[in-house]
Amino acid sequence: SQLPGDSMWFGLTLVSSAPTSGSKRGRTDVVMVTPWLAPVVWEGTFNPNLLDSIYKLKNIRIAATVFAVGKYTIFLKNFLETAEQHFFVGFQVHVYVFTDRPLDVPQVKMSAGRQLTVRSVPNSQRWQEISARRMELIQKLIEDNLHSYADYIFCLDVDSQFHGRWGTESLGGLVGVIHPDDRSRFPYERRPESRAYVAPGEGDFYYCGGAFGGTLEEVHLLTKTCHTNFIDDAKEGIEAAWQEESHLNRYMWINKPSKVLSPEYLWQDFKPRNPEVHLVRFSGVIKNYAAIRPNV
Ligand code: 5GW
Ligand code: MN
Repeated sequence: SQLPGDSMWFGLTLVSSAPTSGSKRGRTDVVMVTPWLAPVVWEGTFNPNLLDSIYKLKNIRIAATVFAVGKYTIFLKNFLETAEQHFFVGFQVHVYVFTDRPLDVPQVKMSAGRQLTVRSVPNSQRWQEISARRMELIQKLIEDNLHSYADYIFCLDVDSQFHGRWGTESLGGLVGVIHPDDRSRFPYERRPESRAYVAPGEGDFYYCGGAFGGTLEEVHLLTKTCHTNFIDDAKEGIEAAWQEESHLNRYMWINKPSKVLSPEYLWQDFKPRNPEVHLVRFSGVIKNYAAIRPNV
């Protein structure tokens, strides 16, 4: 079978006399590649149809995990419905919902090749524990023979919704999403006692705890490491500033992601769109903290 041609792109790359019209791609206003040569994915830097046709031949399967503990089940309907519209459309997708309220998981009609599995988890009054256990439960999910069912996995916050394509352009070994906040606000864990420690002046990007992914192997290693470090910190009476997000950031500082997704892949609905963000694909919804979070 033949892939859709994108010869103009190759022409422009290799032949200086190639015509300048056609499917020229690239951005000059944003960083498109990291110093360790990982692509940074922005709208306008890739050909979605070409990428899809490459991965279609590989018959890939995508797993997604989402946690909805306590009142956070209210976010599931919108999350799942918008995922149907935008998340790996046309591919095999298996969504795993982790919840303590399986009866509150809405019935969302899923297209052919897509399915949803509900996994029961215990409730926890301490929110830090809900956050901490995510890594452990994702690690266990992968160990429970997920290899028979998926090639890639994305781990996503439930208090969010899709607005635009999130597809094969996001695939990679280890994949992080750049946090939409200013670099100056990078809240890395700064106490050297913590296993999430990142020294002042260090850190490439501040990555979101609310979206990360990659191959099963890479995400297994990430979740296992972050969970172990969280537990070992706890034994010494220390909890990183942003719990699992701090450990994730330490992990990705040491283990550089092979693909970095721009803030298009986890914006915030309350935040005005920055000019470099041409398309918001996924974003955190505005939430009423008092109404949804357990009393602490
Ligand atoms: C509860 C209280 C404080 C913080 C988090 C929670 C909580 C999080 C919860 O009660 N139930 C739950 O399922 N979560 C999961 O953790 C959701 O998947 C949620 O999207 C994720 C991260 O928590 P968020 O979204 O409240 O954190 P931010 O930093 O996106 O606001
Ligand atoms: Mn969130």
